[in-house]
Amino acid sequence: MSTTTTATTANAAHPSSVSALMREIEHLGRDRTRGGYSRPVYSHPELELREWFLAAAAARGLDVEIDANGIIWAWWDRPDGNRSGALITGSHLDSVPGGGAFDGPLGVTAALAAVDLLRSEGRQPSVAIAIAVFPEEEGSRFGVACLGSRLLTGAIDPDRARSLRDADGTTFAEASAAAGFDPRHLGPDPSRVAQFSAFIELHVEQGRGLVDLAGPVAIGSSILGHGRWRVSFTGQGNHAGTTLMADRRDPMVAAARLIVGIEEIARTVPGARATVGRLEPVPGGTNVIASRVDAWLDVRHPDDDVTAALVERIRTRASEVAAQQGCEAVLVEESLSPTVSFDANLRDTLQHALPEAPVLDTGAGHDAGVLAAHLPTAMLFIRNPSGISHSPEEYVEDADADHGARALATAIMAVEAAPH
Ligand code: HGY
Ligand code: MN
Ligand code: MN
Repeated sequence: MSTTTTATTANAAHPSSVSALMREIEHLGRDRTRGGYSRPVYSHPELELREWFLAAAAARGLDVEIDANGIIWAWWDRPDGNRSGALITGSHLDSVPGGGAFDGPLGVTAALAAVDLLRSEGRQPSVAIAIAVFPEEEGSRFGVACLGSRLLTGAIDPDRARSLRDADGTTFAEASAAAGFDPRHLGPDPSRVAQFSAFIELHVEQGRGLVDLAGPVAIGSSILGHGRWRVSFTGQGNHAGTTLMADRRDPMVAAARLIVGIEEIARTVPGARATVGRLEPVPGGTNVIASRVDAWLDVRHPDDDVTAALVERIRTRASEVAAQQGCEAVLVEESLSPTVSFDANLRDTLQHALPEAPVLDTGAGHDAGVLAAHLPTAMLFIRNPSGISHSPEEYVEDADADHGARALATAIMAVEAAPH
């Protein structure tokens, strides 16, 4: 694929600002229908973003490799080339449908800018640094969040990953092969993970956590447990004009009643979040009573047991509303991530290095949450004045983005110097 975007020609004397790097990719993957950006994994725009990153890394003389899971690793090596104890940063480039510009790319561009900053100051960490780009963090195309980091760490069975299908029926194996990765090689890479000493992911803050506080940078404390379930209602497809109301078994009505019920149930559980953001009727005709309706449920809560209990209440409600319509309902788990607390020592090191940065938890999932089970992991959040994310309104001021790169550079030097 030809790179339509020229990467920065940054060098140690002229570090690139985050905003300049973000502007280089701002035209890739714009969604004219939804607004914002739609950059599904291995789609044309996301592949162009990957090409852009490869060029930006090469322009910095970083040694780039793409592993069997499609994860890109751009290495700032030590002079002796030793990569053991490497410090990893980076994030993802894929987006939700109609997503914001910053969710994912901010972490990737800030990592490039942080490397530029350290080099411009003549500083070389004592450990190798790698900027990682993880595929399918959003799970927007194949349904499982953080698919790349789950494959890397063995958190998903490779056969299950290979068989995941997108809305067009394309499997992840087929999409990986089309992107140049042999799907037979998807799977855990323990020796790679064992090389790493820590992972620090910088990410746009996706709520109001920093809007109401003073500074532009926060340190992450934990990630809310979260999961996704597909609820399939089946009824009788039929003609909208010839089918009397009394003769219907309409799964769309059952789905609608469940969605209202989910909102009512979730409001009874303090701290719970439950969302249906995606609804797919089959066949989806204006003058057709659907034969099936799939609804995707996203449930989150700090206590994983509460999440499980909430989902069971929703499962019961789905059966009830289906029976009222003479329909069937099946609820299937598609993705589940436990609540994760970041490494306390690493968090303390970051707090010592960035004393003005408050410590915040997040309700959004991240690859850092998956890697946290295998190595010390931390996150830095950058102020989003809108307090809105997974939406075109997500926003980061240029100055705050550059504060973020500076904070990441400071964090990298603090962590590499800290006793391990
Ligand atoms: O869904 C999430 O929390 C993340 O943005 N993938
Ligand atoms: Mn993200
Ligand atoms: Mn996201």
